[in-house]
Amino acid sequence: MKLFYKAGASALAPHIVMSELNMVYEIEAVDLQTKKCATGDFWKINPKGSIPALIMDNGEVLTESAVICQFLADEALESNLLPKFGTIGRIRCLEWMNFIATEIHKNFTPLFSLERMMKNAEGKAELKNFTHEVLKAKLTFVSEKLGVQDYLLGTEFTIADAYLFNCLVWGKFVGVDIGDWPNLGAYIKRIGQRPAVIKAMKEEGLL
Ligand SMILES: N[C@@H](CCC(=O)N[C@@H](CS)C(=O)NCC(=O)O)C(=O)O
Repeated sequence: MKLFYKAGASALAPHIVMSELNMVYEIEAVDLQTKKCATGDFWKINPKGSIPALIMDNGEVLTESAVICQFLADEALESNLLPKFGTIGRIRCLEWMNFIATEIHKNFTPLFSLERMMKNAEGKAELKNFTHEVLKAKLTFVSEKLGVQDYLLGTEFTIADAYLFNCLVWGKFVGVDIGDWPNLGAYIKRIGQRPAVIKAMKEEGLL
């Protein structure tokens, strides 16, 4: 399998999942500005132009971080990264994946794209403030749900934690201090110490 990524961007979650599962995989960096990668024209690999994209063992390309993570976890049925089909744990995990994709991941996006989204300084400042407020409300919700648990579903690390960790590490680049929620600060630290997470981050040149 080959995962197309940009260092630290949203392919980190599936990258962590592959690493947690001790899978055999390759990774290939994509320049998201030019849509070029070592293979050539990234548009031809993923016509959406975005990472992550995974070339599966059957040669098909799979996109959408939340679904790639789900696919990978189901490839290793003996793992607990995604609870088994038919359990409420699986439904709760997928509920988190959808929430993280639509309410956390996509609310970070404007903070990385202010220059492209707004031409004047006043508009940029307004968009930035608004997005910060929205994100803070979402993160307060996550913090309250997490409480004193180690992971979103309780004691077991799941794909939802890989995805949430991926998004929370962006905070420091866009002025969202995750330390404002002490349990989220401890959560990032806890996950950042997992050997598989360290391995994935090193492979992306982040450590
Ligand atoms: N819907 C996609 C969105 C992924 C996404 O937002 N990727 C960003 C990087 S974090 C990207 O590739 N942006 C460049 C672009 O879309 O042109 C998913 O959930 O995986």
